[in-house]
Amino acid sequence: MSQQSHYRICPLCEACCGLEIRSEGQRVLSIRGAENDVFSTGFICPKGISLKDLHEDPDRLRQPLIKRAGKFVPASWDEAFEEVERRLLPILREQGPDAVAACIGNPAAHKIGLLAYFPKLARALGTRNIFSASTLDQMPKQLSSGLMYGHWLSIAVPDLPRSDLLIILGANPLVSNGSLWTVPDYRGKARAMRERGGRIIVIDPRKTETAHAADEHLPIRPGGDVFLLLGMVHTLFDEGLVRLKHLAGHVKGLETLREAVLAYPPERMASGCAIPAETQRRLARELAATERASLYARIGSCTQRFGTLNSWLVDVINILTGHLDAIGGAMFPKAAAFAANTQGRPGVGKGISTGRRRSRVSQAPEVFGELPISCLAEEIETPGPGQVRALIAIASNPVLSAPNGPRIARALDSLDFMLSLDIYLNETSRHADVILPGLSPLEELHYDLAFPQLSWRNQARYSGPVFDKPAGQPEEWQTLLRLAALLEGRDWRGDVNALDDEAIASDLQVRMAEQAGAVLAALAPLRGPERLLDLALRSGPYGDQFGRRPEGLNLAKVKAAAAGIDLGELQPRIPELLRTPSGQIELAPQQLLDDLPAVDAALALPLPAMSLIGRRDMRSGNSWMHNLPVLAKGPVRCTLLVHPDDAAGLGLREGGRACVSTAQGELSVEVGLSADLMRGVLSLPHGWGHDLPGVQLALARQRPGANLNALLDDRARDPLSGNSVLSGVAVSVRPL
Ligand SMILES: Nc1nc2c(c(=O)[nH]1)N[C@H]1C(S)=C(S)[C@@H](COP(=O)(O)OP(=O)(O)OC[C@H]3O[C@@H](n4cnc5c(=O)[nH]c(N)nc54)[C@H](O)[C@@H]3O)O[C@H]1N2
Ligand SMILES: Nc1nc2c(c(=O)[nH]1)N[C@H]1C(S)=C(S)[C@@H](COP(=O)(O)OP(=O)(O)OC[C@H]3O[C@@H](n4cnc5c(=O)[nH]c(N)nc54)[C@H](O)[C@@H]3O)O[C@H]1N2
Ligand code: SF4
Ligand SMILES: [Mo]
Repeated sequence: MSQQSHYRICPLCEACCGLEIRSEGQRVLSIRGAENDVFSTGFICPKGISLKDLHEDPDRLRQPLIKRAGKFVPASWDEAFEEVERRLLPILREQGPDAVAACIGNPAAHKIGLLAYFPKLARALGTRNIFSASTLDQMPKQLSSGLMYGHWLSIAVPDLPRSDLLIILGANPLVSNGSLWTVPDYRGKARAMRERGGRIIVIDPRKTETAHAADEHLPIRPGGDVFLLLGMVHTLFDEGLVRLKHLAGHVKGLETLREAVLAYPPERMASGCAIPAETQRRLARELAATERASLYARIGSCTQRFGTLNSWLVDVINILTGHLDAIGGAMFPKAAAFAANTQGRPGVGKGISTGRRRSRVSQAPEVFGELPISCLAEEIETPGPGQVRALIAIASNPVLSAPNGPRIARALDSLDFMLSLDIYLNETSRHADVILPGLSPLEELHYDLAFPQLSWRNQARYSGPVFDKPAGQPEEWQTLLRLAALLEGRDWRGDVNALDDEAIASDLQVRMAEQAGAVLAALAPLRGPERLLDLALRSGPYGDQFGRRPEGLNLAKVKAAAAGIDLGELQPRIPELLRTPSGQIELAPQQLLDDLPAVDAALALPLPAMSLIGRRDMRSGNSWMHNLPVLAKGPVRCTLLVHPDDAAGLGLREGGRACVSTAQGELSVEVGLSADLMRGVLSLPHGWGHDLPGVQLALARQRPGANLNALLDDRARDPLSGNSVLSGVAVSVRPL
């Protein structure tokens, strides 16, 4: 059998590295970084290598499962769909659309089939109960960006290669490989930047790997970011450092903002963030005085009570110092396909709205079409009209990934029906009545829908499947289309391509009326995600416009480029990118100003003696990669890190066990000592706790770890974005 080499984009994190995979027959021989990749130029991390293990994992599901008398039995696809039809349709028909919830998780962001076809399923359901991992993650940033620039995904990223100063708040890209910033090989880029005289400052309760590779680390009290950021904005006005530069004329609300922050001088903010006033002022001055600089914040700043205010203030600081949309500052990528901020009329738009619906129990407002995932359990548990009685979970593991996981597990058990689209029988899918598996990533084509909108450099890259998919196994977009048809009471048994033809024809009819027929003809004979991709590329900002710009992009050209097409460095995009009704950057949205009084109230609260923060590890990916040998080897990773001085006071020792508890629950975990932590702060990673009954993850089960989210309160939310509070939570700890 001859060996083959394939180019494949890694779907396991936001860095989107290009990989070179060598295979023989159906076997993977080796996986390495693709050196010819125009975007990632050979970078790879251990997770990329684990794609071989994932492909071969005996626990990965390859056939639908139906639960019969409490036990899962293998079933054919038709049997599985019949079961869904028999059990789910009556709930929908008799109790109405809101009785069926849908919950979509992180891997969907990396899968064009799931991301592009989920809206069709959601539409077929018609439920208000749509949940996703976004409210455990980046919803605050999406909301602040939507309010300021008019679209949820207009998010600026650091232009690191051309920057002289980068301040990082609550992110650890050296381990996470970047988030809301697609930046393979952060380490190499940071090193190059520092070697030419640039500086990196990291603000984090833990001296992280990123902080160790920076020029300065400033510890911050967990949850204290809003105080620091307000102190910095105050300083910019107070010391006359505001320079809008190229943004002058594109900004609305400067005076309102100035007045709103008057009450927050750094001297008053210092106790809240544990960063001295003089340091807050220095940070503001350094940003103002450096020509090419930016402030970048990520999940540590979002998973807080003031996540949306933090996300807003970060952009405010970049704007007031003239660094937003400036070379070397925080810039907006321009994706080749699917970016809403490249569609419609440039410079003005409808803006965004929130709260078009509210959740039934907590009255939490809808944000970006969804409700906070922390409302899922109460919507299932609370009787009354509109009670959730069935759930469709797609690539989503809330039992481990959402706060108060044990409550979610109990709630799932009480459902009348649950369907999981998942590749494992794990902590969440074990509650399902039917599990429909996806493919191995190596059996799927790949084009990133979301991440080119967040990339350090503009690019378009496609990779085809490495292996043929097993006979009879559908692609996930096909499963979603069939489910949508089933829910609409239509024939789901027929040709799935006919369903797809129908779906795209009606979408095109809405979008382009009289041209629809011609465009559809031009896209033939493509099907599924590839057809959507060709349409998006051709009508996108670099596209061939269906022949009107022959030198432009189309799918055939992107496919033909061996390892991607480079579309160059990031370019300034304001005002073209704006989609606000005013056509301006909204610097002081009322919704955000209205939350400021709560900051004053929070400043008056007593500080917890011990608070808990999260942590990510290079050989882990949220809740589901602990079954892969290449990642599972080595030291125990689910450890509670404690500062040695705190450990001495608490009677904890390295390698011993501790009981960590909150009002929600308690956990027994292994202790590790680390002087990198701030005093009074403990750190535990999320995504562990694989020892639950019924979980079919043989390797992960050997070292299951404990579920951090069993300690967290599902009622703790940022009320604006609905994002959960996952960090800075008060805990008690004692030796076991
Ligand atoms: N305490 C705390 N909790 C957190 C976080 C934190 O920092 N602290 N981080 C949060 C963040 S940022 C996120 S994004 C969420 C993630 O939480 P989730 O959205 O739940 O995502 P994962 O934990 O990655 O679980 C992914 C699920 O998808 C399945 N899966 C994997 N690949 C595929 C596929 O190709 N097809 C299908 N159908 N299924 C697949 C896996 O088996 C698993 O069940 O966790 C959040 N939870
Ligand atoms: N190896 C690996 N990579 C991953 C993932 C993974 O699980 N493992 N998950 C992926 C996902 S889904 C996401 S969303 C991204 C996230 O990417 P990042 O945002 O880079 O994620 P973290 O490493 O959790 O970094 C968050 C940092 O915030 C700090 N922090 C905690 N609380 C606070 C606070 O109150 N204030 C401040 N300023 N900092 C605080 C933490 O100490 C931590 O260093 O990573 C992705 N990449
Ligand atoms: S950094 Fe992310 S995209 Fe790159 S190989 Fe690792 S997991 Fe895959
Ligand atoms: Mo995430």
